[in-house]
Amino acid sequence: MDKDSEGSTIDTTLNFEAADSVTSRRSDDVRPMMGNEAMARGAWEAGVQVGAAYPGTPSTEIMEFLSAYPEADVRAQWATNEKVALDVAIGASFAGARALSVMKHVGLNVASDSLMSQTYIGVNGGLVLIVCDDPGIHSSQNEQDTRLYARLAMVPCLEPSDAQEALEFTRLAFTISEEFDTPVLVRSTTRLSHTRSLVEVGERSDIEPTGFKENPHKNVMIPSNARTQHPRLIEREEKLKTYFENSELTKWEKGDKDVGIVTLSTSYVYVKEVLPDASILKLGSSWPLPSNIISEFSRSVKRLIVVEELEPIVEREILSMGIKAEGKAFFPRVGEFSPEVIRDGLETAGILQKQKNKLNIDITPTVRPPVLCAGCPHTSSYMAVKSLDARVAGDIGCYTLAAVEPLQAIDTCVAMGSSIAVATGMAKAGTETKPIIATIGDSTFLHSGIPPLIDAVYNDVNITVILLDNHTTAMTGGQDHAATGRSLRGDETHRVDFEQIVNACGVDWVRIADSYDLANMYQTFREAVEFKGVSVVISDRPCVLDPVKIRGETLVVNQSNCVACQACMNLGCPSLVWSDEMYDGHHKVKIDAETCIGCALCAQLCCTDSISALPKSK
Ligand SMILES: Cc1ncc(C[n+]2csc(CCOP(=O)(O)OP(=O)(O)O)c2C)c(N)n1
Repeated sequence: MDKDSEGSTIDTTLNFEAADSVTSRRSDDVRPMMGNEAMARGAWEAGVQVGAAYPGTPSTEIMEFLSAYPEADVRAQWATNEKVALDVAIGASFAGARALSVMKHVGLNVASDSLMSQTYIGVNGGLVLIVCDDPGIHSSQNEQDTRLYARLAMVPCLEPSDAQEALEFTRLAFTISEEFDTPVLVRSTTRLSHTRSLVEVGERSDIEPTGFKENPHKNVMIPSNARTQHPRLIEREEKLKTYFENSELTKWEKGDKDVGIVTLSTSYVYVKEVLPDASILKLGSSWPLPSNIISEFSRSVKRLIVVEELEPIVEREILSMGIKAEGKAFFPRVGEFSPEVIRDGLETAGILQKQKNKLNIDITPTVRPPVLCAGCPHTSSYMAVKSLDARVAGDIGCYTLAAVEPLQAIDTCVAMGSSIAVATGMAKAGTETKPIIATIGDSTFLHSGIPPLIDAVYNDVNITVILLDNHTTAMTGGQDHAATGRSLRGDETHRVDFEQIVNACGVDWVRIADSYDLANMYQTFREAVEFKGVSVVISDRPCVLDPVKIRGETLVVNQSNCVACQACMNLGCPSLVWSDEMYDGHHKVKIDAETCIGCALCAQLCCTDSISALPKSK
């Protein structure tokens, strides 16, 4: 046991209590759990007292599961964005409580500023960040590898491979955080977060919050203090390395000596399936690496192969140790791994025989382009935007679907909250003859749309902002936010008012328009772009799925009246389908009664008034 420069105690010969052990389990209570549920459980068992998150697939359910535990145990909340979520957790850690912050990989870009300072400060109560990556880009704007952040911030990055480990690693992360005075990352991926398996659960540890510890030298990151903390980080990293050398997180499975596989996370499970007899060194943390055990392992086998999803982080680190290793020569650096990908890689490496009778089933699914839901209130906003022949900076949310056919109404989409500043930049460039419009959802506006709106006003640009207020965070499954008036636990709470915020940002022209009143939408949008300066239209209608599935009167097309002009088809509504009846060589349209929610947008577009409510059966 030794003392670091700032007085925190670091024990490099840790022998954690059984309660924090990753192998000795505590009960015969076994339940099927999704990885995300298991991580929430692990945090709860660790005695977490404060949790904060901003939703983002595949991480969203973690905070939802955590909020299902009693409030007396854990105060769980949605935050307005990931930096706020991390700062809330940091504040709780300062106050001596164990704290958790959860986000998807791109969320860490937003929160990284705080992480990069907090790593210098360290922790009081254990501070854990669960960050979920999305290899294969199932539902994200990129495929970044969070492990690079761990390296940058010099913090440990625990990588569970299944739901059981997801629970145990999360639980242990709090202990590591406190023992080494560091924030700890737990990295998940879509596959782990959303796969269910049996998990043995334990009890909650009763951890008494220690209270705030006054220590300005440690807690206040001004240059003079940061300068002394940086060397401490390097020292801490060495101690963590020693810990992972001896930790049960690092598992050496002895097997065939011809090939040794270094692997981690879900790749481990695939390797076990494809190459069950191999010698395996399974890493529990991708940073810092236990170099001694890796070199010992490498000497025990003839050939060393690194199997890791996304970036060759472990591989490069091993190569930099002067150890011969192969990896990305055989396994892709992009996309999600699967047992098939591992098998292919091992075949290319000559480790597995090429399968002669490989079952080659061509499963090319029918392409079904993603569409906005029937009755989605975003539809009319983009119809109105299209009528203006504008340059449109889009943002991230369900409404990004307006980029594809038939609406095709968005020219750019960068990252959450970017649209307004991108529109400002376009206006500043002075090259655009079309009106410039930014479209942004309600949750995204609160997340990171307010500073760019202030910026647009301050810098006096001529843009229109369409704030698509559907009263929820629809894209990630309908989470509440600061303007819904409900908390994560579903309790009533303060509700921020968009019109007031927009006014307070200095915008002189603000209108609220009913998204289901097409004529009014067209008119209001036109007036907005004619205004010189920053104008804002708040398109207002709740999402049709959340919080309750809206179901109005089903509509029907009077086939004898329909002249197949197909104007309604421009909505891209999935309830509008081709009829077998023809008019002048063109298909008429009919409405799928099962999915129509009766928004009546199509009826407003119909030039022959052929669409009306389905007569009620008596
Ligand atoms: C930095 C970041 N955090 C989280 C996400 C996940 N995400 C994508 S869109 C979105 C919010 C969408 O809500 P809103 O703006 O209200 O639009 P809606 O989907 O309701 O139309 C979220 C949380 C992300 N892509 N990037």
